[in-house]
Amino acid sequence: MKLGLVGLPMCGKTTIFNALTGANRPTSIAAPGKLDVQMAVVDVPDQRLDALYDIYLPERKVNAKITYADIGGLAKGISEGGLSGSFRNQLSQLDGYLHVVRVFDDPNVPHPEETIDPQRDLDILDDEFLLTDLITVENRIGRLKDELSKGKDKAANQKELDLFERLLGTLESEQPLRELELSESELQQVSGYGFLTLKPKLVLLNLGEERIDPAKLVSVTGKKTGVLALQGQIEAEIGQLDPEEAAVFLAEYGIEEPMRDRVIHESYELMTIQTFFTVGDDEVRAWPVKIGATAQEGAGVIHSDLERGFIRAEITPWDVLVELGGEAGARQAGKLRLEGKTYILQDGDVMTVRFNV
Ligand SMILES: Nc1nc2c(ncn2[C@@H]2O[C@H](COP(=O)(O)OP(=O)(O)OP(=O)(O)O)[C@@H](O)[C@H]2O)c(=O)[nH]1
Ligand SMILES: [Mg+2]
Repeated sequence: MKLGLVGLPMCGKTTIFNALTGANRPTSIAAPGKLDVQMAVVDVPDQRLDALYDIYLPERKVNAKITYADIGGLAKGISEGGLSGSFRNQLSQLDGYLHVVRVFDDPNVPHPEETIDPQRDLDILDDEFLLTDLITVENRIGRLKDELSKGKDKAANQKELDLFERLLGTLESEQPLRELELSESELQQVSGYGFLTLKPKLVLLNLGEERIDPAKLVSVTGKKTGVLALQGQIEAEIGQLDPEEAAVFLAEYGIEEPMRDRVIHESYELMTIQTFFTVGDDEVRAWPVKIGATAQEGAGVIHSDLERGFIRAEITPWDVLVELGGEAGARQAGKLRLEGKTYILQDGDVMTVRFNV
């Protein structure tokens, strides 16, 4: 899963990137309009995986991973005529956005809009994204009409045109594309366009030293959209400490769950992702999978051969497996279930795929 930190200049993207990844990237001023990207991969902490590891004691423990991208250079007005290719390429590769909005007030840190106004700032970038999608949709509609007038691929082109007219209607009424109800096949059809307003969005309010109720600052509603209030600078500093010291400071500031964990939890929820596990003497591993995925689709997350040659899956909930000391114990106790292709995976399932290719 790849998540990108976006926001207006000087809102605290790099500070939050450091807090999320433990990096120590200098907070310097990125030139507005000039794309600047830094990435880091982090493990998704998971106590269930740790418990499975303690039973199997395999060579490797492989956590699920998240890639964070600190994306500098976005600013008001840079998407006239649509965001430029390099920005769009970068942004369309993301699975979701972490939209950082500045709340902290500090006379030493200039603000591109001079004053502190979280809702205004949030809307500025949202508008840029919306405009970028609008231009893509308009261009595509123009091309489809052109093809249709030449009598090419009539049925297919008309169907696509109908779909794109719906996208246009949504964008023209200033709604992000994530608001639109799209079927699996429609989503498939638009997936190649990398629409920015179709991606899940988690708003990160960078509060600074104060603690304020997010509802007092911005109104964030709609599908696949969430909001978290964070103390960027404080957490970035705590992130540089060793775990014991960090725990003391977190308690002192009354931060119950560190930003790293909160952002991951919320992102999994927004993207409707859950976790299943595989176990063995060589490795125990956590795999992210869409909620609602079947056992066969889950097998495909591991390897396409496993999906293709899927015969059945042996399934045990992780806590049952831990309690019974592993698969042998679970089998003896009759707790290792055999499931077919269409079984819907549950969060925390341990799966062994039987397959034949
Ligand atoms: N007082 C205060 N300053 C902060 C906070 N978070 C970030 N800053 C400061 O604000 C300035 C900008 O922070 P960055 O993290 O570099 O912001 P950015 O969004 O990455 O900025 P660009 O990459 O230039 O667009 C830096 O000097 C930070 O130290 C905060 O919570 N409180
Ligand atoms: Mg930065």
